[in-house]
Amino acid sequence: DAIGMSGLLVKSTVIMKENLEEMNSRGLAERWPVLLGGAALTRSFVENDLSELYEGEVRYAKDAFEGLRLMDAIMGAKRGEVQPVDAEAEAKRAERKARRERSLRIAEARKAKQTEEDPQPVPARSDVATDVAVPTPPFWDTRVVKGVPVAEYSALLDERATFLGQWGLKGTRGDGGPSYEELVETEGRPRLRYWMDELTTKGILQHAAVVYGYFPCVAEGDDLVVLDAPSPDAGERCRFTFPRQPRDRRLCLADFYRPRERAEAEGVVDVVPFQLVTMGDPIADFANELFEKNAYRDYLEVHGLGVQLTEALAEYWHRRVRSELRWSSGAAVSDEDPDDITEFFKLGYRGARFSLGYGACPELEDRAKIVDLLQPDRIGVKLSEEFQLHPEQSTDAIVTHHPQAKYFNT
Ligand code: B12
Repeated sequence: DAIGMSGLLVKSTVIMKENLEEMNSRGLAERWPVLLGGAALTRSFVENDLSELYEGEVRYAKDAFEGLRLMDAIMGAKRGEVQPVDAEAEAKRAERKARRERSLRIAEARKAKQTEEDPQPVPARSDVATDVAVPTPPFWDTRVVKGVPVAEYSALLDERATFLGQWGLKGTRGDGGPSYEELVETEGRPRLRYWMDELTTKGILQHAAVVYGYFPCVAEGDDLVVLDAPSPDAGERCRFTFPRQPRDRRLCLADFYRPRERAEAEGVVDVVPFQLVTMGDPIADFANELFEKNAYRDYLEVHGLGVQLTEALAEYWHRRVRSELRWSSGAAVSDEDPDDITEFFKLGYRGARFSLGYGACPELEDRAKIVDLLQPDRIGVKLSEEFQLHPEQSTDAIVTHHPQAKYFNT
């Protein structure tokens, strides 16, 4: 009746475009309306760019509920029912279109003005401090840790992201229905306790594993250079080139590591920790079993919980890394950690953890270098040709101890 495509990764939006072109060329567009959704898409991209390209109807769904409403409308139309015109939705669409056209015009005018005027000299690098002390790691190279205790990493579960983002617990405001806080007490926490018990009893959460390591490094312009040994004159092991913001602070991820000149002057290089965590296959297998049994609510909850536990494991290991990095006084980087866990999710600690594919370091291809450094096949994790880790509930990261490091887009 209709074709649905979901895009979690930016790469998948390119494939969607190709699919729509292919459907045009095979003359299928007339027959098949297309519904698109997923984190990598925006309404504007679908309603403007893709709908111009596709010869049939293509619509965006922000969530599963909008998807259902669209399907109802499509099926109604197929049955020959006259569809009531949703005047409000039509007006909103027209307004979005006008807004987009206006901002494109403004951007073009600004660009034209810029090329007319003398180009402003842009600073070569950001204002990020280069005189930051370097903590000492407990070892150079990598370690494998299998069977991380559930109680330890699950303590860093982001409840809000689980309940609101994954389980869709949305309270009502003002019209007498339960608030989000009430739903957390009556549904969220009881279901969470139930699943944690169930998954622990079944032994599903015992497969959490980590491979991590500390590597000597220096920054060279926009590059993070990983060295063979902790000395400024050591050979180069590999190099990551990160994009720099074209305006604003002109930040680049490489700015959060000690520049080569400074390392040479002081005779001390920086340290870059890399980490890769996985929940293993069992949680995804269990979620898929529930899906096969048509137990959708259970599936949604288990999948969502698995996803957030992966994040919790990454957060937990990052804390471990901070506790292992020591200053010459013997104090640990983690001594600056906030007491309140919710502050963790706002990066309230010293340093930051950057995952490839996010704004500051968008190149997924660079994951191959992390895999080369960490050898995650030792914990059963493989990188696919599309640069995705399998099992799916896995994530990798580049860590920096720099106190000014916060997330940014380029
Ligand atoms: C949780 C999460 C994870 C989890 C789990 C991912 C998973 N596969 O389930 C973990 C921690 C494992 C993870 C890892 C990674 N992630 Co991640 N992740 C997210 C996050 C925060 C939420 C995704 C999610 O579960 N949403 C909840 C679900 C229910 O919502 P949803 O997927 O959007 O789907 C709903 C709607 O969109 C809609 N919908 C979706 N599809 C369709 C289709 C149709 C037809 C319809 C009608 C509706 C519809 O309905 C759904 C239900 O309402 C997103 C950012 C975000 N805010 O979405 C990043 C995000 C997807 N991740 C991203 C990245 C980069 C990664 C990593 C590569 C990072 C890394 N270097 O390790 C890895 C890759 C994993 C791997 N195996 O290699 C990027 C991808 C962007 C890109 N560059 O392509 C995102 C977009 C973050 C970002 N802003 O950059 N990730």
